[in-house]
Amino acid sequence: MITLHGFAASNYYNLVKHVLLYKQVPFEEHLVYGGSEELMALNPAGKVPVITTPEGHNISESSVICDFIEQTYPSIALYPEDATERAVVKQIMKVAELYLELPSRRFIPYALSGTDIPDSVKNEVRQVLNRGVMALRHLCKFSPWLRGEQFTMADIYVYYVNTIVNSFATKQLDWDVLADIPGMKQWEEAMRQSDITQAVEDARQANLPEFMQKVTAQIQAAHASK
Ligand SMILES: N[C@@H](CCC(=O)N[C@@H](CS)C(=O)NCC(=O)O)C(=O)O
Repeated sequence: MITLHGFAASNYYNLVKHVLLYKQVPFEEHLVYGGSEELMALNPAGKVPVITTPEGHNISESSVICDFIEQTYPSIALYPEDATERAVVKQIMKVAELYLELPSRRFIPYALSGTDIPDSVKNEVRQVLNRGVMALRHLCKFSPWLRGEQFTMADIYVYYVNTIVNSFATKQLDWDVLADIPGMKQWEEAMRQSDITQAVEDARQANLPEFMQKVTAQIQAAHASK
């Protein structure tokens, strides 16, 4: 059986969990946090999620894990058969990660430590987000799913990217970034209705207090060592 390592407050962890649940792949969860030796032994980059395959191999990087799961468990397909269409699905995932997720994440350290964000950082992030918005406006159909009739890996991936955009970029920039992509808000609402999304969200809420305790302890330790 696959073991999914990480913590439920992580959107990257949750997107992989959503994929496993959607594809009805049996798995067990193993709680491990960033900054622990246990995680470093599983993934020397110190990031979650990691999966351990039934054969005992550790694989990390969420998009790589998504590909591995699809190839190993091909029933209930999440990538289109057509090569060009499959490339577009992967393009959407890549664009969402590079131009929406990663710039939005620049604000997390400021939000957690309660420090002001320099205007230069805000301007830089705004520009990168704008690339993401322009690209997704062009690539997403929302009819009803991102690429049309077939529900794909991109639907799951973008949903969890959006949680970071909504929690950090929208607040800090006072710009409802995703509202600038026509159809995105209605699609998000449809995604939110699924039983899987709700189960993943319940687990996230349950993990948040412990996760925040860990983060606060790490921030205090960093201050104390200065
Ligand atoms: N590129 C990685 C990013 C994963 C990532 O940033 N995970 C965060 C949690 S959401 C993490 O492990 N943070 C712990 C740390 O940085 O110490 C992926 O796609 O899996």
